[in-house]
Amino acid sequence: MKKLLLILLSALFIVSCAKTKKETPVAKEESTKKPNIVVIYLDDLGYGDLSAYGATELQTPNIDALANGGVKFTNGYASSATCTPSRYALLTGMYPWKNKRAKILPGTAPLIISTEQQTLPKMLKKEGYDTAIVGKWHLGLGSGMVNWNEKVTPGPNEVGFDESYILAATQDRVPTVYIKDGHVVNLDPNDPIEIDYKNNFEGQPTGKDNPELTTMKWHHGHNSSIVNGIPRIGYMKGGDAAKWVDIDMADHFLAKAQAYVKSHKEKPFFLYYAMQQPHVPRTPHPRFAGKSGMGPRGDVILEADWCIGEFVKTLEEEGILDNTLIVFSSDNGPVLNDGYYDDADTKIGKHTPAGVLRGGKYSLFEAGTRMPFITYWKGQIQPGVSDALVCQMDLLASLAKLVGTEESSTDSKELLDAFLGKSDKGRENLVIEATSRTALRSGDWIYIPAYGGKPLNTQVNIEVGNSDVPMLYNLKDDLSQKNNLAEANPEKLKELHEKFVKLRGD
Ligand code: NG6
Ligand code: CA
Repeated sequence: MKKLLLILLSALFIVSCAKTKKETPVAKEESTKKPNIVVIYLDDLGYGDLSAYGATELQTPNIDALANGGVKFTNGYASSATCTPSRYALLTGMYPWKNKRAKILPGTAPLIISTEQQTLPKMLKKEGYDTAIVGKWHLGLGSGMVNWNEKVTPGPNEVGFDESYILAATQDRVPTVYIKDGHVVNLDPNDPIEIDYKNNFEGQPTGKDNPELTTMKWHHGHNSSIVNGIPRIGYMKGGDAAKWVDIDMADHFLAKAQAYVKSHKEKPFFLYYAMQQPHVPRTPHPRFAGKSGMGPRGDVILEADWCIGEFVKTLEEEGILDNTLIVFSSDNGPVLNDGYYDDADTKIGKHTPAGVLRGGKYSLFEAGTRMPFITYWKGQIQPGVSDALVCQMDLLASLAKLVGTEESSTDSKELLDAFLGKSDKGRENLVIEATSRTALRSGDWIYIPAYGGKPLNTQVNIEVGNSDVPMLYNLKDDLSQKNNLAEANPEKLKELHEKFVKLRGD
């Protein structure tokens, strides 16, 4: 009995110690610790691709949990309607049309961010953050012709990331290998990698000449080297042991992102988790193949949603979810057939990847750049919907404020309160870009100057926003951009044109 009492008493003592320990300055220190920041970035996900944004034919419960538990932006923009420029703006806070090289890049392109330039990871690093990228890069590597068998530099590690685990360009472009801190993973020195975007290497099969070797058929482009049965853009020889397995890519990047979180939870970290879904080639893991009933595009969206659920679970299990700000978005709007016959268009059914928006990837119409855009921070951000006009480019200045510094040397606008759901005030103006053409969003209006060229890109079946006459839409009344008010409203047209010219500086 005495013994039992003793045990009970000591147990009580331990419990009370643990309790007081929690309430000591350690806890205080923890609560004032700078939050971890994670940017989860999808590739070609449209405004209407998530159930939280109105999709009914697809369920994305894990992303919905972020949207419904955080701020769901209805006017959140990528800077551009293609990948490279949007990623450039996200990381540098600069309008991509100010850099002529910020266009869809081949896998051999040199790095387009100057190592002198300010970047989001650099700014955070200076404020004490550990920084990493896992996933798609597509901002060029090296400074001329890259030798993939040596250290590939400069790259992400030279523009602010302490650690990088990337795919160089896109899943449909060679080299089809992972690169860790500048080194091709699993490279066998006896089987060196050679890459060429113009000429094939002698004797190497191609999608064009050897359709019998392909398991996915090309529709336009994508008829060069064949890797894992998938014909790609660009020619590649060697590096067999290093080639990625497409169906494992999502799991692979997820595991890297989770491992990063687990090993960096003691210090504030910034993780840029740049997922490859639902860009082509869409290669769901067999666990997800056929699950959406919509073909591989729907399947990889479900796969991405699952990955995000697992990733958030890891943050929770590691006890850092409530000290982590998660920003979710996509680099550009949706496309169904982006170069492969993969049933994305034939099996789409009633699903509308762009929601009610007009256009898609490559387009100056809204679907090109208006993105699902979510900020989530458990216990800190009150759930809500925000109509504030925000751009991914604004994260640099806004996150600078969050971590206690200032960043005013770029085009990035400090909109921290909007991102934290404390204010509905966003930008007044935003110049959006699509394949080197630009347009001006100003208040509720959008002005798209007249651009020659075909209005419809027939290969991808998307209205890209070319027109012989200028276009002016009031997005408040006409979100689907059906009524061009340019003729009826010449004053507004003039006002926006002048603003546009001024902002463009040309
Ligand atoms: C295009 C590709 C397209 C896709 C895109 C880049 C062809 C015909 N089309 O040139 O499939 O790879 O580039 O997409 O090659 S992005 O999301 O990275 O911008
Ligand atoms: Ca993209």
